[in-house]
Amino acid sequence: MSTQRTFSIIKPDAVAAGQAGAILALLEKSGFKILGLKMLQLTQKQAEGFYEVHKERPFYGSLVKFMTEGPVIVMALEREDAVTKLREVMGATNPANAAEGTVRKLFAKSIERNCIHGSDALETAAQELGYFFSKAELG
Ligand code: FUP
Repeated sequence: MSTQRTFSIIKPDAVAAGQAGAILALLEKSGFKILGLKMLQLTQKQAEGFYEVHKERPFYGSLVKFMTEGPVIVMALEREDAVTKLREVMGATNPANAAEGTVRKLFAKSIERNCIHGSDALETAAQELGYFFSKAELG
């Protein structure tokens, strides 16, 4: 196993609910180093582009609306086996199925309003990191 970088978003529901600090603390406690972090308000275009892979899915419009409803925190994270480990700490997409102690079990309200995004593969992580961070920002 080697050190990897992955990409994560604390979504608008969690930022609005004042859960960002607790989620960051949980990520740090889980061994992630925060390499980069910024709060921003996604434009409709940015959210549509980010979730382009889901364009044909019935929830796409609603998901884009949710992701633009308030500020998000985008993060570059590093640790050993980061992609898989982040997915474990996040929990299942639907919080009803998420394991105890995961971010989604602790904080998420529904399959759409599920608090956190994490890249699903190493290639996706590189692409998503590049969507929000420049090379100079991450080194
Ligand atoms: P995940 O990788 O766990 O974030 O889940 P997916 O890539 O399958 O889905 C991306 C986002 O689409 C989810 F975080 C929430 C949203 N979604 C819905 O709103 N409804 C669904 O039925 C499935 C996903």
